[in-house]
Amino acid sequence: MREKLEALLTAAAAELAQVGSEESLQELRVKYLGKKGELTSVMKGLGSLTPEERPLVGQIVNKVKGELESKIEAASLQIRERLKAEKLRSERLDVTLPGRRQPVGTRHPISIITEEISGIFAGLGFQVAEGPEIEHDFYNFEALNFPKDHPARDMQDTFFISDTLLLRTHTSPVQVRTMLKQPPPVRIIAPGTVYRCDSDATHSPMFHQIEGLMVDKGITFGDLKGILTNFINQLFGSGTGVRLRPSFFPFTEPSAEVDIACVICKGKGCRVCKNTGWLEILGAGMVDPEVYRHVNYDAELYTGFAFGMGIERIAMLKYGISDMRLLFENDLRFLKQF
Ligand code: 2U9
Repeated sequence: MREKLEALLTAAAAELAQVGSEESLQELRVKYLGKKGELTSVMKGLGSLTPEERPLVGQIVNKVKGELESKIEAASLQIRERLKAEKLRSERLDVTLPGRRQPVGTRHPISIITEEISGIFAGLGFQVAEGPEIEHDFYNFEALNFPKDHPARDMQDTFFISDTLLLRTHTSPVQVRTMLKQPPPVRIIAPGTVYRCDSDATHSPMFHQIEGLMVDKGITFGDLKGILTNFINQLFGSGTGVRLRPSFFPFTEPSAEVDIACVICKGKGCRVCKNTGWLEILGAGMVDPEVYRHVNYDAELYTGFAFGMGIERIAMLKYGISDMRLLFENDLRFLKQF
């Protein structure tokens, strides 16, 4: 029996030397130490020994079993170590490599100009106000003194949602809402998206405006001229020529259109200014008393001025963009230039 056990140990050791994976090691473990394994069947033979022989052989069996177990455990450790080393080698990371940069976008030219203009007016004491893009007829037209038959109210010019709901055609309803909420003094600008039924190289059905409103005791046309001249000098450079021409809006009286000396030819005359030397960039005027009546302001006590400008037009002039549609095509080759 002793020889049998020694042969078993030698055979197991030889097989162990060949084992390359945890799976074949497990098979080996079952083959020698399992319930139906070789060592177990030797142990079953202990019963046929004499009582004197039994403890001695039993000791040997235990020793062989212990040796086998520790040999298998050592082989298992070796396999695990080898696998770990292989994994470390194949998954090696060079932590000194530079990371992959996330592409970072740029601000849209409309956003850049909106922020620049808002910043200038913030410096002049104006606060930014906002309102909904879907408006009631009252805030968009009625309170601004548009007569019922005014052409701007026409289906051809305005996107109507229902009889009384529409997409705002200007940001003026923001000023109306502000005046209904708070008493004077008011000094706000309203930047935002507006909608009109119009589409060609210089008109988009969706565009952006910044409007402004200043109402207090004793505000004059001189304040309008002073604030807008200061704004133009900050946006287009100090000494930019400014000219006011008489105009008409339902919501201001008197009204004016504001021109600047052409930024391209400096007033000499070119294609952009159609040889006039001037570019129209703003509309403005003293708020019509009829507007005050709609927002319950005392027109005897308060006066004020308002103005409005199209952001696309200013962006096109500042950046020399010839077609407004480029601003909305989202072509990265275009957008990356700003
Ligand atoms: C209230 C009272 C008066 C806002 C004004 C203009 C003149 C104007 C145009 C410029 C080019 C719109 O984008 S554009 O087509 N705007 O000419 N806007 S005064 O007047 C107001 C607004 C609100 C309560």
